Amino acid sequence: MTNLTRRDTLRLGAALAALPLTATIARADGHATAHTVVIKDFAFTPKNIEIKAGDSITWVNEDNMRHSATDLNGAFDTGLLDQGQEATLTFAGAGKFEYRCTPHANMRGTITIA
Ligand SMILES: [Cu+2]
Repeated sequence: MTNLTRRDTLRLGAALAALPLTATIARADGHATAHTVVIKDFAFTPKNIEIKAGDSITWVNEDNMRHSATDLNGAFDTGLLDQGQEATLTFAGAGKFEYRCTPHANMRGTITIA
């Protein structure tokens, strides 16, 4: 149901290399949109996000400590992301997910897929 890729964006080259991948995801389904959730100051922004089936979400950790985006029911897990790291998941089907950060239980977010 989900595809996970991890990329290190600390290096400019890696960030530039990521662009074609995002474009490829968008082309795979003419309607797919690439969304971004920023992790900063112990929070996911946006906290609640609505997307369409086939869209992807990239979590980017801008804090100087490790965070994750981990589904409460085990459907997905980005694993711990260092500062500057990001992880992209593509969501194939409709539904709603509630997730948290593994080390910080009060960091919460939801994904609603139409
Ligand atoms: Cu955290």
